[in-house]
Amino acid sequence: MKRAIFFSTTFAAFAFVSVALAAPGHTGGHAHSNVGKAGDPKKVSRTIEVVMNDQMRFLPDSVTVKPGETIRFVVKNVGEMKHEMMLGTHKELMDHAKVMQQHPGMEHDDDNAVTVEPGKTGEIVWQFTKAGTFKFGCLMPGHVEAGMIGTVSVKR
Ligand SMILES: [Cu+2]
Repeated sequence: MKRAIFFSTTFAAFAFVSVALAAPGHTGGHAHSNVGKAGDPKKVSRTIEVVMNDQMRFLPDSVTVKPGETIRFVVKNVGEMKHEMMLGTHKELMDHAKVMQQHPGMEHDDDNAVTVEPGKTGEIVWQFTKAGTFKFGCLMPGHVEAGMIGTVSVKR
């Protein structure tokens, strides 16, 4: 399938989780996740650069932030294939990776994710609202499985 399908992570999580588990309590609408919320670009605490490559790695693959910080991730794809960075809990990313396997042409248009063409740079501005250990992963089919995943530790 050639046509790119744009579709919201929130919707995907809702649709698939609710069908599978009838999980209550998912709030639709805004791009929020358990990880935090879309950040205000005018209130960025600091910028973190992340490189993505065709060895299926993020560099760095682990970052530490403080609760409440708004981070501008500048995400550079130095590879020759498309990569993406999506923030989420480990479960959110794994659930979403399954959806991506079924819809390989899918792209994300969400505040917690950016898809970056080869040689290009993208951005995510995100506010981490609570302490915890979260993940960022590339959900291009097969990439997360190949190890394209990193950790965000949110702690004081
Ligand atoms: Cu990738």
